[in-house]
Amino acid sequence: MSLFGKLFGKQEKESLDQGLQRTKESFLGKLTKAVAGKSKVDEEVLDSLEEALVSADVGIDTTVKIIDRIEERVSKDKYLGTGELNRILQEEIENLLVESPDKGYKDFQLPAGKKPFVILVVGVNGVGKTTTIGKLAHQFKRAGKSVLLGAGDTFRAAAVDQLTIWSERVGVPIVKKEMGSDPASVAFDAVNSAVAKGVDVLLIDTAGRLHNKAHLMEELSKIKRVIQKVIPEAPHDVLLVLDGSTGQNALQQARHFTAATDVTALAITKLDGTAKGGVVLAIADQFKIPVKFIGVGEKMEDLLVFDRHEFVDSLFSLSK
Ligand SMILES: Nc1nc2c(ncn2[C@@H]2O[C@H](COP(=O)(O)OP(=O)(O)OP(=O)(O)O)[C@@H](O)[C@H]2O)c(=O)[nH]1
Ligand SMILES: [Mg+2]
Repeated sequence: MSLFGKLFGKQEKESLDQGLQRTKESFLGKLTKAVAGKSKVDEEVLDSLEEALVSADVGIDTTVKIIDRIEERVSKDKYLGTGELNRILQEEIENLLVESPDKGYKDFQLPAGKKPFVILVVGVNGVGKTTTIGKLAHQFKRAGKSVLLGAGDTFRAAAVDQLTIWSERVGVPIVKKEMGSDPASVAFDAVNSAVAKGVDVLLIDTAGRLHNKAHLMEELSKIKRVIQKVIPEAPHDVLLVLDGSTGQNALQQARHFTAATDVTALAITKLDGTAKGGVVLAIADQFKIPVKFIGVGEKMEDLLVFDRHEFVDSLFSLSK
């Protein structure tokens, strides 16, 4: 068993399989239809394959890349029974995805010498930022880390309340101020407190709903500047959260956001209950920024470290 096989436990594998259920059903259903009764990979098979990938929201660009690679391989191999197609497709998809260069989060461990490790969580409203912070807090705590939350979304009173509930549920402290306070000053206090307490990881929430996009980006820059007054190399990660159930819109959002601000990591949420999970492949293929986490439900445990092999493997495995 590979090292990662050990880290990626049975429980994680099960929640991944469950979370991707709808995408799998739709994708595998179409894939099976595409190759049914065929003894050779011809134009027709490739067309159907393309259709299956696009309808799982893998997106045109990534789909075309995959099909090209398969065409190349198939002509090289001359004859190819369709029974092998799944395996080749799986291999080519996996090879296409650049593995996240940062292994720091594997098993929710953090890079050494960066304490507190500061993660600034950004994204438009409703994508799952606050929930992802709650889940991350739980996972880091479970991995033996001390965690502090910073309630940087001061735009709505409910936002602070929501993060407070997560802090109680997980059992980690929170730094917060009343609604309408300057988010940068909350971030400043949170970083100072994290340093004073010697915590391992600080997770800072931000508002997704501001008056306009320029204002939102300005606010994020201000938060970053203030954090850097205390820890010059922080935030160690700016984690952009994307709602996977919006399919290609999530890709669009990632383009806009990464153009406007420095994003260093991606989290894709709400993969449960959608057939559009293929968007993870499109995002992982088209952004140099690594997909680090995926959200597969609303519960505390429903957050996984993204692993391309496990993801693709799950996508291709029939449910038991
Ligand atoms: N099914 C499912 N629901 C999720 C997931 N992640 C978040 N949600 C739900 O999505 C909704 C919005 O999540 P929030 O965490 O409040 O999103 P947010 O980005 O903080 O939103 P704002 O604070 O309004 O900007 C909530 O009802 C969450 O329970 C997920 O992975 N799966
Ligand atoms: Mg929120």
